Amino acid sequence: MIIEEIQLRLINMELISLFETSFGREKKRKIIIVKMVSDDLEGYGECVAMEGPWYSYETVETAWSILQKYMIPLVLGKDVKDPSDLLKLLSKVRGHNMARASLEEAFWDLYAKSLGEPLSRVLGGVKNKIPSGVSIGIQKNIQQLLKTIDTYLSEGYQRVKLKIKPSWDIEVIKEVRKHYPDIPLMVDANAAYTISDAHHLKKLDEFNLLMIEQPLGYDDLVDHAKLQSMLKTPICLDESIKTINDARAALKLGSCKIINIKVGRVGGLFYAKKIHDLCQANGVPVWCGGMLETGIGRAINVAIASLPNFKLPNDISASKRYYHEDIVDPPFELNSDGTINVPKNPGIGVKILEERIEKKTVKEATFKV
Ligand code: OSB
Ligand code: MG
Repeated sequence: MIIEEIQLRLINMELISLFETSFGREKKRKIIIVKMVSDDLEGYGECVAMEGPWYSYETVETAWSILQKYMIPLVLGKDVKDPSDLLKLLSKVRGHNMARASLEEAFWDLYAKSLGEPLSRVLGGVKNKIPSGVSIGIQKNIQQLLKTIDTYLSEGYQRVKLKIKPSWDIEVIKEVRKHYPDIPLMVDANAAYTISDAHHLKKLDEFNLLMIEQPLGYDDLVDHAKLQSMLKTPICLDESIKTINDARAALKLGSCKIINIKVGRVGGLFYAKKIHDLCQANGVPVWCGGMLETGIGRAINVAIASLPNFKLPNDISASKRYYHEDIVDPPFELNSDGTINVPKNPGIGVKILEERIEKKTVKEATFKV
């Protein structure tokens, strides 16, 4: 398939409500949408880099710049037969996984469309619907948090993930458990602690949490292994796993018992699948994380989450959990059993609402052969 055209659009999506984590607050989501054209077919990808370098060193601006200056010239006009072929062309560039993934996803969409198959099936997915959990940011106070949890539970979400930080942790979880003794519950610290907090974090063991996500440093594996040996609760790594080699090291060291796979963080669907396969071979379950995606990124997440070793509820919520107006049709909706359907149409399987994208565009660039 000759890559004839690539279009980048930076769009500004208004979030329904403030999303607060241990590294800051988000009120809007600036996000890069990639369109790739070959032979009357269009493929879409989404770059999940955020505005500031907090979750990752990548930002909207670094991704735009790396895509435009280095990555797009490496693939534009080339005859690419499959996704691993595309990744070979991009392999000269180190890091910048979110930028890389956005191009790779657009190619997967094209590739699946050229085969006339849903992306899920091309990836080796085996599910028609995937279990959905919700990620809840840090709230003003506990009353507000309980109210928020209640709303999402009544919508049917299968598990609740609470963001924590040193001033919003043990007491909060204790209170939540008092009200909801049995719900599937987990926490995510986004690297807000150090190993010197091990005894503090150990107190979380009494709350029967499904897991503790990324308690320590974003690039650490050694201290996570030490902490995991002290805790009953499984550790799940997010930020620390950017490559298949990170995953191999984490499994070897015993740094975690679960891995959160984010397609953007690991550089695309091909690597996401590789990490999935490695974890499956080692008896380590995975689930799909989220980055406040639009419907395009959500469709990609749903497709990868349909693979067999995605064994825990995913951070893939309905479109309306974050946005009044999604850019795909139909928007993603939660079934009454707390699942989301895997699209059956070719490629990412949803219609892209170009007019809506255009309305939200703040910057645009088109590259042609
Ligand atoms: O750590 O999983 C995270 C959002 C932005 C950056 C990092 C994270 C998150 C979430 C939200 O937890 C997941 C989602 O619902 O998209
Ligand atoms: Mg996380």
